[in-house]
Amino acid sequence: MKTQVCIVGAGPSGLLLGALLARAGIDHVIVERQSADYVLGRIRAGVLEQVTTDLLIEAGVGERMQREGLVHDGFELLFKGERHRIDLRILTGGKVVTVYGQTEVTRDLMHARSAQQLPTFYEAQDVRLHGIEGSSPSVSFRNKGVETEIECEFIAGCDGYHGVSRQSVPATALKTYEKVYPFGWLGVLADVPPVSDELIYANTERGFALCSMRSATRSRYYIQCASHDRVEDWSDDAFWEELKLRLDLEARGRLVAGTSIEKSIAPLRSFVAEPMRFGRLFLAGDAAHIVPPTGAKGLNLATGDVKYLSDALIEYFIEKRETGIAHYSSRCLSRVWKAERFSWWFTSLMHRFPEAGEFGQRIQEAELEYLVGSVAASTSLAENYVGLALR
Ligand code: RFL
Ligand code: PHB
Repeated sequence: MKTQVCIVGAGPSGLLLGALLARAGIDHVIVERQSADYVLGRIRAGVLEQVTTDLLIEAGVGERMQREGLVHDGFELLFKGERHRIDLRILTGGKVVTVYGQTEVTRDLMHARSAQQLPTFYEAQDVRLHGIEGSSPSVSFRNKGVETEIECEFIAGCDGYHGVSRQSVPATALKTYEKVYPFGWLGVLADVPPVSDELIYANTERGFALCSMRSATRSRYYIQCASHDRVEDWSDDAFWEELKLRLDLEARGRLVAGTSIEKSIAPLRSFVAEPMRFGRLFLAGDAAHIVPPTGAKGLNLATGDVKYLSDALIEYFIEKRETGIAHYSSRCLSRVWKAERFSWWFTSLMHRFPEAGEFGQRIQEAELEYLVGSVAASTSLAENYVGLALR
């Protein structure tokens, strides 16, 4: 089988790239290791930046998001038992974020893809990349017991942090940067009304907590947990009890507990691999970089990469120019590192670090007080939270 671009991974990065290439008439195939249901079962991001919502609209899949997504023009910081509002709209001259789950983004992209009958191989086993240093690379895999090979001109590695694409680049050609945080996030999804209309990010002596949502009747909550905690060790009751202890009095009174419909622990990590292109292989999204979820940047960075990559490929195939391809890695990385910095900073400010002690807690509280009291400091937070512009 022959195509112009073979996309490895059908997460949001791979599916969005496919949608943008299809609109430009560029032939492509997606190869995904899991089943479509498995991909939809992963509960992850909730907050979309304007750059992401614009791109979903451009890709022709923004209709339901525009109807059902919740526009948020602020969020709250909770520390020393009190909440303080960060007004994103005022601080950024009109910018906002949209709360719409990654699951829904993925579902919309999958529907559009099957309506257009675009080729996707799910449950592909033993996916391998070949010839990425030459001019005719290929991707091989086993599908329902049949060995398949896709010959292409470019490979887009959209297969996440644990994917095969980054691992196919010779170790000597990649430089990686990594920071692992000494805690994780325990997340619960439940069909209960959210505790507040806006997100609450809480810094407490018991650790971080985040109150988020998916709709007026579905809440998404997270609490900082120990790295070695196992999800089986956390009953629903224990989760709600601990969350309550990390909220202010008013929120405690409003919190509605319920049966979890999903519960999982995510480790927190910062990671960047440079460069993001090796020969005919491009890395995009989590395959190239990871941020801790505190700044809500992961999916938004991924969509930024995909925009640069689709523009570069369209330029190559339609206008026969290679500038976009040559600059892909440096354009992405300049944005990636700024989001890495912001996510690291916000994570460091909001979590309890075992070794920092009471001194560390007081320093965080002083910084938070400064942050909510200074227009300059809250503008910087708001500007990063709504997302930096694509160049
Ligand atoms: P994904 O979503 O990991 O998709 C990669 C796909 O590749 C497949 N795959 C393979 N396919 C073929 N062959 C192989 N060898 C393969 N190996 C893997 C996988 O099965 C999968 O389907 O990467 P992608 O598309 O780059 O998307 C990245 C986002 O998923 C991620 O950055 C966000 O979820 C991060 N994130 C958040 N981002 C935001 O922008 N806003 C948020 O509010 C936000 N909240 C979060 C988050 C991530 C979280 N977790 C669980 C880490 C909250 C959490 C808790
Ligand atoms: C979520 O709703 O899952 C969510 C929201 C904000 C974050 C991270 C995750 O910073």
